Amino acid sequence: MTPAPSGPNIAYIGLGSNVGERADHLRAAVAALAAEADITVTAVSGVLETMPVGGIEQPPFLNAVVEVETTRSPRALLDACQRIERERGRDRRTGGRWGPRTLDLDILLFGSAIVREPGLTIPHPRLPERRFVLGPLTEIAPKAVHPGLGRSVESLFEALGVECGPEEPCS
Ligand code: A4P
Ligand code: MG
Repeated sequence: MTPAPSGPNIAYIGLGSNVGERADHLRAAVAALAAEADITVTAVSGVLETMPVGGIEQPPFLNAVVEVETTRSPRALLDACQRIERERGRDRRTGGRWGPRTLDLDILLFGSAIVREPGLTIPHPRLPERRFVLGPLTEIAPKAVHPGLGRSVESLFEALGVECGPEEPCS
C-alpha cells in the first residue's frame, strides 16, 4: 500500500444513479459532498446516460465524476460517501451487488494512494475497463495518473477504443 500523503489530496468520485429522479440524486450528491467539512468540490463533469454494465437487466444509468480536494483520509471520505448514499435512499439490502440503485458513490482515485483494505480498494478496481467512468473522468482530469498502472486517465480511456455518443451508448 502507498499511503495518502498528509495535507490536502485530490480525489475523484464516480456518481451513478438508475432509480428514481436520477438527475436529482446526482445533483444532491454533489451538494452534499460540497457541504462536508474538509471536502471542497473543485470540478464536476457533465452527466452521461449510459447502458447498464455487469450483466444485470436494469434501467439505464446517469453517470458523472466529481473532483474533490480533501484533508480527510480515504476511509473518512468513504464514510461520507456511504452516508450520502443512505441519505438518498440507497438500501444495500435490495438490488444486490451491481443492481439498481438511487445513488452509488465510488472513490476512483485518491491522490497517488494505493489502498487495499477490507471494504476499500483504491484505485477503484474496475476503473480501467469502464467507459462510463473514464469518459467523465477524462473530461475533468485527462492527465490524472492511475498510480497502480502508471498511466494517465486519458490514455486508459483511449485504450478502450470505440467512440460512444448519442447513437452509440457508452458502457
Ligand atoms: N468499496 C471498496 N472500494 C471502494 C471504493 N473505492 N469506493 C466497497 C467505494 N466503495 C468501495 O459497494 C460494495 C462495497 O465496496 C462497499 O461496501 C465499499 O466498502 P456498494 O456500493 O455497496 O456496491 P456496488 O456499487 O454494487 O458494488 P461496486 O463493486 O461498487 O459496483 P460497481 O463496480 O460500482 O458497479 N453500469 C453503468 N452504466 N453505470 C454504473 O454506474 N454501476 C454498477 C455498479 C454496475 N453497472 C453500471 C454502473
Ligand atoms: Mg459502489
